[in-house]
Amino acid sequence: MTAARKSAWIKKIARDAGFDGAGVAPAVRPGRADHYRQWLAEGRAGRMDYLHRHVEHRTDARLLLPGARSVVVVSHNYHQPAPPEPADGQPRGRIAMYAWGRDYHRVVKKKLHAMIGRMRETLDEPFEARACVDTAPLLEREFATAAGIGWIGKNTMVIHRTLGSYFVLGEIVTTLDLEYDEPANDRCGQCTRCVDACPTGALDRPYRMDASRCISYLTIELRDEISEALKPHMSNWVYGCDICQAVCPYNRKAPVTAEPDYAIREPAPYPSLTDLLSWRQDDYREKLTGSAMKRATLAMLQRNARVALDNLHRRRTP
Ligand code: B12
Ligand code: SF4
Ligand code: SF4
Repeated sequence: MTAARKSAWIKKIARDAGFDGAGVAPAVRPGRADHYRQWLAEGRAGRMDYLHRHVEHRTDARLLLPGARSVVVVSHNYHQPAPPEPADGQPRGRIAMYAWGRDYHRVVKKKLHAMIGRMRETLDEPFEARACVDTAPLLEREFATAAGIGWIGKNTMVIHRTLGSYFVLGEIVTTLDLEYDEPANDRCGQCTRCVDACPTGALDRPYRMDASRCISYLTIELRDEISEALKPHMSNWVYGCDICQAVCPYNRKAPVTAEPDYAIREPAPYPSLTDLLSWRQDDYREKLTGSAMKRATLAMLQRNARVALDNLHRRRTP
């Protein structure tokens, strides 16, 4: 099979596996590591120490898989309309949409392994392949934009013209020689809605994020106390934040996910804050089995719930 035919066929089996987009990028993104190093040097990663490790690997997939030539990037839509908030008067928090259903790491990995299985059955040449979702030291958005999955918006999300940005990314790094796609063009234009809407100033410059100020970082990644200066700006988010995506015009008509595994599971999307504060380790384990929310410990979720309660209280008593 020619490189072009292999690429077309791999994109077809990505659709068969349930992915919404697929593209192919070269295994190396020269020059981009400098941008990333500068971002780290400016302290924008906060306490995410893991981002300081394997810096060279992040733009060179050959260091993840010797002999790698291509990175197949897939997108998986998790967008769904929010149900109405229960009108029971209970103080409630908010959970970011990507964590409403089953943990996307598991969902996407399973589909990527199914794709690799089909590739092994069908392609009559020897090759190596490695599936990655989020946790591998790879600048996924860099490879996604190079593979034509979407452009990197001013909110730093990968955005697709019709799919919007409510999708997660996954990759198959492979030694196969494939035809590469063209990068997607930036369509943000004069719009600055995301930058204007970010409540903590994390998007301090278009296309640049100070992650140490992002509500997503503060609720999911930061294990210490949250700075008093930022707490009042966090509203009632207890896990992640969707504000800079919710205001993006490209998400207005985003299609609804077809993935059954992303169906909403309790306590998403509006957890009762008093319930959350009463959880013990057993409740945490039982209620969050198979959920991406397990990235935050129980102590972190309860810390976030206290901040959310304070903010709701402040909203009611001006
Ligand atoms: C650390 C991390 C975070 C951090 C930091 C986010 C950030 N913007 O960097 C925190 C905890 C804040 C976070 C939040 C979220 N995250 Co996150 N996160 C990651 C992770 C693990 C690494 C990202 C990283 O390396 N950031 C460092 C910055 C500098 O890198 P970068 O954003 O990729 O930018 C590079 C390029 O885009 C390029 N670039 C960008 N702009 C420009 C401009 C110029 C001029 C140049 C030259 C280059 C350039 O250079 C950068 C470095 O090379 C990735 C998974 C992965 N392995 O990549 C997921 C990932 C980015 N996250 C994801 C998601 C879903 C989220 C949230 C939506 C979750 C939520 N609802 O709370 C939010 C979104 C917040 C936002 N607006 O970005 C998805 C994004 C999917 C998409 N459509 O883009 C990813 C890809 C995970 C996945 N597998 O799907 N995340
Ligand atoms: S996720 Fe929320 S806090 Fe983070 S950059 Fe977007 S709007 Fe700002
Ligand atoms: S809100 Fe506007 S500026 Fe921000 S990512 Fe969307 S289109 Fe781009």
